[in-house]
Order: sequence, then C-alpha cells, then structure tokens
Amino acid sequence: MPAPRHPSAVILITPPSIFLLDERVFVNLGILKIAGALEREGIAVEHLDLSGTENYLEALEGYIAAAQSTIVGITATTPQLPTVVKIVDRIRAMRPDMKIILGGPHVTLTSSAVKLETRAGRVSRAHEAMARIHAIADVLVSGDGELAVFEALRGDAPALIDGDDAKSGLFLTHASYEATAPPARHLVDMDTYKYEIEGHRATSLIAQLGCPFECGFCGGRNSKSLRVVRTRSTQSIVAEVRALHETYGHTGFMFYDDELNVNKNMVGLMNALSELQDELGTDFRFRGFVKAELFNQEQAQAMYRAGFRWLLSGFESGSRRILENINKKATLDDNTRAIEIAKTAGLKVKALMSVGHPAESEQTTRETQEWLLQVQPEEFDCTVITAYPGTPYYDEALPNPDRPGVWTYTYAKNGDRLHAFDIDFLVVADYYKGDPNGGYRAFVYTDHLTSDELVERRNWIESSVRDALHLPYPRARPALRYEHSMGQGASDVLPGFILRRSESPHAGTTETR
Ligand code: B12
Repeated sequence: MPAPRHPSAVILITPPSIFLLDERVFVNLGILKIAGALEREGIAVEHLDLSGTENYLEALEGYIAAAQSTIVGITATTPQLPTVVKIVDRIRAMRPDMKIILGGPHVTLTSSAVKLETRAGRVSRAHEAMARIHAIADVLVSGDGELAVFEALRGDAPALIDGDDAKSGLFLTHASYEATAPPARHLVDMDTYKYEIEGHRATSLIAQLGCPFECGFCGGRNSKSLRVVRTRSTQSIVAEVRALHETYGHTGFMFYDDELNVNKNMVGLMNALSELQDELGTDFRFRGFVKAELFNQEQAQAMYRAGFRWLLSGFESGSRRILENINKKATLDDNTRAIEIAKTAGLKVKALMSVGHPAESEQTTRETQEWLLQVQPEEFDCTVITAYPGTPYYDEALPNPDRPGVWTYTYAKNGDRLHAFDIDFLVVADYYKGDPNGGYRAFVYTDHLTSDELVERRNWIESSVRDALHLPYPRARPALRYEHSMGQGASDVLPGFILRRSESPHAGTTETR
C-alpha cells in the first residue's frame, strides 16, 4: 500500500506572550487558519493553547510525553521567540522523534529581510537571524500558511517553504483567500478570551489581508503577504460575523484589518453589516482601524450606522518632521481632520502613538503630547519603536561605523537617523507594548535621545495625557494556571482552556463563510 501523503493528525501550539498585559483578549487567528485548512483536508488537529498560562512548560510536558502525532506546528511573532525556544527545547528533550514546523510573522519578516540582503549582494545580520531560526525548527514556513502547510508536512519538505513568494503557487490570491476555511475557533476555549465593546461581548476577525503603505517602523513592508491587499467578498465577511454571533453569541466584533478604509467597498460592507442586524433583530458594536488621510464623512457615517462606536488609527506623532520621517503619508492636518470627522459622526477614537523615530527629540515628543491634548482622543496608547527584521528601520539600516553592534537607519530625504542595537531575538523579548508595570525597554536611540530617555519621554506622554484628559490607566488580568489535579500529565486530561482537539476532521468546515 502506498504511504499516505499527509499525516492523519497534527499538533498546533500557540505559545504564550508573557510580556502582554492580558494574553487572553483575542484568539490567535493565524494558527486557527492553519487548523481550519488541515481539518478541511481531513487531518485532525490538537491545539495546545498556551497563551496566558503561567506554567506553560508543565502543561506542555504533561501533554507531549504521551502525544500520538509526531508533527508539531508552532506560530511565533518576534517577541514570542524566547518562549518558543523553551518550548522547542522541551519537546526535543522529551520527543526527539517529533518534526517541528515554525510559521508566523517572525519567520515571514526575517525571510523577507534575507531576500533584500541577498538582492543587495550582502550576507549579513538578516541571514544570521534566519540561521538562528533554522536551527530551532525542521521546517520554516514564510508568509501565507493555508496552502504552504501541506508542503511542510511532506516527509521530503525543504527547510524553508515560501508562502510569501507570489510565484510559488502558495501565496493567496483574492479568490483563493475567499476559498480558505475560516479560523477553527472551536479549537480554543472562546469563553476564556475576554473583550468588550461598549458592553457587548466581543471577538476579533480579519476581513482583508495586507497593507500597501510603507511606514518605516512597520513589519512586512518588503513582504508580499503583509503588503499586498487581498480582499474577500462582503458576503463572506458578513457570513463570518453571522456565524460568530450564532455559534458563540457575540454581539461585539473587532476588525483586525490594518485599515478598513483601504477597501474601496468599505461603505458597501458597512451597509451589509447594518442589514444583517436588521435581519437578526439585534444590535452589534464594532471596532476597527482606519487610515487617516483616506478617511471621510461618508465612511464615518456608514460606520456609525453599522454599529461602530470606536475607531483606531496609527497617528504615531504630533510632529510634522517625524510623520515625514516615518513615511506616514498622512500629515498632521490629515490626522487632526480624521479625528474631527470621527467625533462629528459620534465615533470615539483611540489614537495609537509611538516614540523613537529618526530624529526623535524632546521637542518632537512634546509636540506629540501637545497634539494629543489638542485633539483629545477618547483613548490612546504610546509605544517605543522596535526595529524588527522586515521593517524598513531594520532592513535599510547599515552598521554604525562608530559603535559596534549598532545599526543605523537614515531617512534618505533628509538624513535624519535612528540607531538600533542588534539583538538576538531568540534570547531577548523585544516588544513595543506590554505590561506597563513590567516597564518599557528601548533598543533604539536617536541623535537627540538615549534609549532610557526615549522610555522616559514615553512614560511622560502617557501619564501627562492620561492625567489631563482623565483617562484610566490600563490594568492587567491574572494569568491562568495549569494545576496537576486537572490532569496527572496524561494527554487526554489537560483542561479545555489549554487543549482542544478536532471532533471530526471536518468539524472546521461548518462555520461557513
Ligand atoms: C491581531 C494582531 C495582534 C493582536 C494579536 C491577537 C492574537 N492573539 O494573536 C494583538 C493586538 C494582541 C497583537 C499584539 C502584538 N503584535 Co500584532 N498584529 C496583529 C495583526 C494586525 C493581525 C494578525 C492576524 O490575525 N493576521 C491574520 C492571520 C491569518 O495571519 P498570521 O497570524 O500572520 O498567520 C498566517 C501566517 O503567518 C502563517 N502562520 C502563522 N502561524 C503559523 C504556524 C504554522 C505552523 C504555519 C505553517 C503557518 C503559520 O499562516 C497564517 C495564515 O496565512 C498583525 C498585522 C497583520 N495584518 O497581520 C499584527 C502583527 C502580527 N503584530 C505585530 C506586533 C509587532 C505585535 C506585538 C509585538 C506588539 C507589542 N505589543 O509589542 C504584539 C505581540 C503579540 C504576540 N502574540 O506575540 C507585528 C509582527 C511583528 C513581528 N516581527 O512579529 C505585525 C505583523 C504588525 C506589523 N506589521 O508590524 N497583534
């Protein structure tokens, strides 16, 4: 009998993100898309959801020793890597027979950085960063994973499967994106994820992939899967909202599209969401991101009618020079105007701000604070920039001739500079927003502010604006704990908030689009 092409079962792992204020707010849609794709092909999935689990290694040990499948897929953003290393080490020590596949944003972004270096005829730090992740996994998957995962499962899979390459046949088009299975949310304990929009129990979804803009700090500007917009039909998006409401009872929905108003048919989508609520006889509340310079009154009114009460936008800075240096495209006036349009339509705004851009100074951070006080958003956050592989700040930086271990990005149009320490992402969890009590750390500095000063300026913006606008400080939720009494290490008795398995391999296809 010929050997089956694919295994009958796969283990998928969502690692913790220990640095976050609260890890169980939104489910990880990426790994659940992979689970949905596998289930649709009849492959059973066991999903180990370690997010927010304090003693995740104990839970992992209890499970992995007796696991039946020998194939493990793990997802990772850059700051999750130190935890992923611990997970992989534990699996390797206990089960050397297991094949480990690593996918997600860090692989995608590092792989895109390698391509740029190669094109520039260099073999440098992106190649080194890539070699480090090759060393921890048997197969790496870059970019869209829904088709690529099947290549990774093959016994003869190469060390890198490139779903970010438009010519590979693994990169999703509009049509193939529409045809993919929805996230297999039945493989997480949805009740342990807590989020509310205006008192409505809420969850997240993604309606379109990709952002075409080129902000210097943002990951994926050189990666097809994060850059090229792929849309699906209004009907498919509305069907996902309906299924979430009917299956889990949610009436609140957070759209995690990079910016909703890049879609030319956004007003049509808003109208369809209004019609769905008329049909169901219920009121929904939504929240999502918009790009300021594209935002207009028609969009704002349609969003309000559909049930949006909150918008988020990455305004980043109150300094005209910094907005230019980010290559933000939106001007300060565009940003101010977007807030005015939103407020007139009855929409509240969460302003997403950041410090640590090329030429950031005490003066530019003061301009950011003053702008916030002037436009008075209903909520905001302020982060310190991270220079991850796959961001222009990383990809276009050159070694600093005066300081070994430091890389310098220069904004070509005016020579303004940003310096970043080169760090081993497998060891250091570098993030830009975490538990404020854990303290912010900066691995960047400018010609005017040291890393410590950038953190101080961030803290000053946060506290002075919160105090002046009477905005509450964010609070953490305690982590979950896996107790041994929940299961003496046997794989079938891990608690449901950690382990969920496919009921039947086709279970994922019922939540149709
Ligand atoms: C939603 C979101 C969040 C949510 C996450 C909720 C959650 N539980 O996951 C919140 C707000 C909490 C968040 C936090 C952070 N985020 Co965020 N986030 C996003 C956002 C907007 C959408 C993610 C998403 O759902 N995408 C859709 C799914 C389908 O795509 P995906 O997850 O990439 O998965 C696909 C592939 O990567 C691949 N894949 C993924 N996993 C695996 C595993 C295997 C085995 C295989 C084969 C394939 C595979 O297949 C999937 C399907 O195609 C993205 C930007 C974007 N548009 O993608 C940023 C993004 C992922 N975030 C980013 C960052 C920087 C962060 C933070 C570090 C910010 C911070 N606080 O400092 C944290 C890290 C949190 C963490 N978990 O580690 C960066 C990632 C940078 C990086 N180098 O890792 C992104 C890309 C934004 C950007 N352009 O800079 N984020």
